Amino acid sequence: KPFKRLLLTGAAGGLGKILRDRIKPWADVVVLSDIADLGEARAGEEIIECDLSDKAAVMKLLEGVEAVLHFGGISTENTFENIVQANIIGTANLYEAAHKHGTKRIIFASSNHTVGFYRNTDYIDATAPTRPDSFYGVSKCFGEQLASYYYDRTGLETVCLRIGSSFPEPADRRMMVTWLSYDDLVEALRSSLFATRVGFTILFGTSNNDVAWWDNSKASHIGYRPKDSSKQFDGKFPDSGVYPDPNSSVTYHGGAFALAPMRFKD
Ligand code: NAI
Ligand code: 15L
Repeated sequence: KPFKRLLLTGAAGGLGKILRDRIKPWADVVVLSDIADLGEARAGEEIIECDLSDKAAVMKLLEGVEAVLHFGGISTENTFENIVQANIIGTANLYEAAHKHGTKRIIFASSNHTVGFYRNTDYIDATAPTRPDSFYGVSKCFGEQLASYYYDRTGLETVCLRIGSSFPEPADRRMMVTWLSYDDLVEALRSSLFATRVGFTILFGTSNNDVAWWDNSKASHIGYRPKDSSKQFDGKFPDSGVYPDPNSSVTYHGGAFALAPMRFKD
């Protein structure tokens, strides 16, 4: 198999549960980590419970790890104080430990909320300045900048996968644009892990949907080719026919995140 030890953080989460079996062919041992319970380890798995904000625990977690799929952390808007611990300190601990242990590559589950304040009339590529729509989005921007710094300074490579909406089906009209099927998520991870050189790359994670807000031409070296399309759900979320659409969930790339109440602390 290509890797001896491949680490998946956030393994108990919605996407982690999907990936658990799908990434097995890529490593002799898949190290599954989360703060939440992961059940019993199955063949080819090792389970290490770890809070990403615990520097010493993360240092140990990365021992012998060749590559990381970093999915752990707070995955929607929350208080700034909580997000700092899990996403900012947590991601910094991960990068420092990966660097110290000679890890070669990290695939960082970044988010469309790094650019969530762009509007549905904007079509952007990876060179567009970030426009986070939430403290959550700011924390993903931090993760991306940290990845850039570690690459330039140490050579540790990262693909920042700015995931759109990865769920079994789109849940509203915005997600017809942002939807990333689970099969295409796995394909984005596979192509990011096995591309020869990635340096520091930003890859937008959507399926081959009819409407797109994000242009992946700056990531052509990754060779990501989505196969699914939200087209199969056509008709589920009819167009209002009103332009510009007053529904906030389609005004901004980040949908409702852009208008959620700001909470600095509990
Ligand atoms: P999720 O919330 O279901 O999973 C996140 C996991 O991280 C949870 O199991 C949680 O226990 C764990 N976690 C939280 N704080 C932690 C800490 N301090 N230490 C260790 N583990 C911690 O989220 P989901 O949907 O599975 O997303 C996974 C990743 O992908 C997240 O980083 C999220 O930001 C990112 N993402 C997901 C999208 C989606 O459409 N599902 C879209 C964009 C980004
Ligand atoms: C995200 O970043 C979240 O992790 C996920 O729960 C969804 O809200 C997704 O973005 C989205 O924008 O649909």
